[in-house]
Parts: sequence; structure tokens; C-alpha cells
Amino acid sequence: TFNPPADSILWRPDFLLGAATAAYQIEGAAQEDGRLPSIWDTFSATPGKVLHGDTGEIACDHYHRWESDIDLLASLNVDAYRLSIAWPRVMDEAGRPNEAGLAFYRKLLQRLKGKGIRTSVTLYHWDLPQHLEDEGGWCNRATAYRFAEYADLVSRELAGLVDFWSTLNEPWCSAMLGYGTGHHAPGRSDLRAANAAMHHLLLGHGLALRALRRNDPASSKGIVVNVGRGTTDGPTRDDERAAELFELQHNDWVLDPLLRGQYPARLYEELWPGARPDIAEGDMAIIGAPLDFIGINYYFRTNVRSDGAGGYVEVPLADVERTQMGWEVYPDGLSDLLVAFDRRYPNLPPVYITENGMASDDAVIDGAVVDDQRIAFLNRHLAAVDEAVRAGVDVRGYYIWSFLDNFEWAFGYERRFGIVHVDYTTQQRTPKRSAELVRDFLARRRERG
Ligand code: PNW
Repeated sequence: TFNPPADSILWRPDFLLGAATAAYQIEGAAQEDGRLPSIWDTFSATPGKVLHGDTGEIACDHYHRWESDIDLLASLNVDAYRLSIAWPRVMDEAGRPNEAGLAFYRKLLQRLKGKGIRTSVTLYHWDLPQHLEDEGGWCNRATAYRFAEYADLVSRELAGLVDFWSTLNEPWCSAMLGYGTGHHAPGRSDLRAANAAMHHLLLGHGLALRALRRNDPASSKGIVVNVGRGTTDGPTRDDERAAELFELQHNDWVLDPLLRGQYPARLYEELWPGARPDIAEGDMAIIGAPLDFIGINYYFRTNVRSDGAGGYVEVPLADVERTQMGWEVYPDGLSDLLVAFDRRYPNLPPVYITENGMASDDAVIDGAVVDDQRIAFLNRHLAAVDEAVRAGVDVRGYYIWSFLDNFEWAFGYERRFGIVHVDYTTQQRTPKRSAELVRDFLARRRERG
């Protein structure tokens, strides 16, 4: 069941409960209406990069099914919807607007507004136009300025239709998985490149934020970051230090520049000497400009130990509950991190959990999908949010990842995060049991007023 306790923040009508998606993961129509290729088109077309050779060419065909998808979303009674805009759809290579792409997002947002659903729009959820990657991508400082031009264009065109703007989704993943390990597009593996990419992503964020403030003053503006909980089961002080370094590398690397205007000193002194990016005069002030909110994406805990050489290694715990991704189910990590950030950053802005959820291999049986593990997962993580709120953290909303099963990046269509099941042969949508329970809860909440 889905029945939050009477004192849960979920019962407050102003606490936003919603669902999230991202453009490349659901839209398909990769060559339609003047859309340019993105780094994910290139990457997924490269053999060996994505499981089963899956691509986002068709995905959930949302580009053609957006009206019925929004009707389905509205039938779940959600307060808010988080989506992303595909940069390659709305701007041509010369930086001129692509009207057809802009029209798609305009009518999408208008329909959401018409249904009374709050809109949370991410400008960059990993689909960099390929022509910019050809010039160095996020390792090239110029990309930060191109991103600000894109933000300027979109916020002029769509002002008034967006309640929450986020500049970037998960810069850690863009920088580290894209340029550091190569697990994501563009598939480079070079630690110095990852650090340069991070700096230019954050600079792009700060420049874009200025454009958003100029063009759409009434909206709320922020950024979405992924955070990881690192703990150790090791006995030594070095193991403890390993867990600290894990969180330094995942969380502080991104949050310190945004909320303190500086990279954590230990990052380049202890962990990655020699990987410090070039920082121009004034960059850190742009990056550290005040935010209206911060979006936090949380998924799992990582157990680490000292590698004996000043770093850490992951040592997976046995006998813990895991999801279809192999990620540990660990709700305490969410409350622990929220409280830790609240203490570390006295200026922490209001928090939205912009992604939380899990993958499971759900099948449709007699027209129903019984995703009990997801229902328990959501219940427990929402209880963790409550715990953080009781400890004084200002959390104002929670978006389930994801509205629909979709293209799960390097894992293709095999991993299913949706509360709505998608049959990729027929494009049939089937709300899972979790979606029905969220729908019923929100109906009850509405009745209570
Ligand atoms: C996020 N990790 O990605 C993204 O924002 C979503 O687009 C994605 O579908 C979702 O989480 C589920 O994966 C992540 O390895 C990818 O730590 C990888 C990691 C974290 C987040």
C-alpha cells in the first residue's frame, strides 16, 4: 500500500509530488523537424557502447505521443512533471532558433499548464549537439558560452510556461561518466578531461542562470545534481577516509563550487593532483551565484575500503537488497546526505528531490504490473525525506524517476525505471501498481483539501 503516516510532509498540499523524464530517453523522432545529432546518437550507434546496441532513435515515441502521454500523466494526479528540452531540437548549428523544435515544447508545456501540472524543465540532460563535441565538447570553454546562448533563446521563447528551470542534470555524470570513465557519451576516459569538463559545465550553469533570471524573472531557478552515499565496512582509519574521499569526489566536487564558490581543496591536493582545471578570474563567482532551489537525485549507497594507496575501492556488500541495476536499496543514505548538506552549507537553498526510484524487470500479466519492490522502495525513501524534514531540512518536493520505462543510457531498454510500463513493440503504456497507488493517494489528499 501507499499510505504515508498522518504527520508525513506528503500530506501537505504544497509538497510537490511528481514524476520525471528526459528528452533523449523518451522522445525518439531523432531525425525529425530539423533535430541535429547529439552525442548520444553517436555514442549509441557505436558498437559495444550500449547494451544490445539499443539507441534513442524511437524510444517511447513520446515526440508523437505527447498528448496522450500527458493525459496519462494527468490521470495519475501528479502535482508536477520534470522533463528536459533537447538542445539539438531547438537550435541550429549557427545558433539560430529551430521553430519546429520550439513549437513542440511550447505546446507540451501549454498542455501541462492546462492540466494544472507544475512544470520543471531541465535545459541539459546530456544530449549535447554533436557539432559542439566535434569542437571539444565540454572540455572546450567555448561550450559554456554556447550553452548560455541556448538558455537565453529557450527562456525567451518559453518564459511564463515554466515554473522551475534547471540548468544542468547531474554534471557529475556528464563530466565523470562522459569524459572520465567513458561509460557515457561522448565516451572519453581521461581524468584531466573530466575535470575540465566539470569546470565548463559549472561555468555554463552560472552563465545560463543569468540568462534565465533576465528572461523569466517569475520562475524558480536551480540545478540538479546527483549525490552518492559512501560508507565503509572496513575497520581502519584509512577505510573511514576512503568513504570520505568517495563523498568528496561525488558530492563536494559539485556542491562546493555551487554553494561555497570554490572547489574542495582536498580534491586536487589529495585525490587528483595534476587534474586541476584552468580557472579564469571571475569564474568561481559566476558558478557560486545564489540558487532559488537545488535538485537532488539520489539512488544508492556505495561501500568502499581503502585501496592502500591513498584512494578507495568499491567492495560490494553481500546480503543487501538490490534493484535490477544492482544498486543497493538504502533509504537512510537519502536522509543522511540531506542532513549533512544542510549542516555543511548554511546557505543551502530549498531542496527538491528531482529523481529517486528504481529499476525492476516488471512484466505485464493479465493487463497488470505488480511492482511490489518499487512500492516499498518509494515508501521507504519518502519516509527518509520525512526524517530529513524533521531534522530541519527544507525539502519541498519529490519526483519519481521515472514516469515511463525508457532508454536507460548505457543499459538501453533492458532496465525499467517507470511507474508506467512501456511495451516497445506496440508502444502500449500500462500503469504499474505503483502508479495506481500514487494516483489514489493524491486523489485522497485532494479530497481532504
Ligand atoms: C540518472 N551512477 O543517471 C539520470 O539523471 C537519469 O537520466 C537516469 O535514467 C537515472 O539516473 C537512472 O540511472 C544516473 O552511476 C546514472 O551513479 C548513473 C549514476 C547515477 C545517476
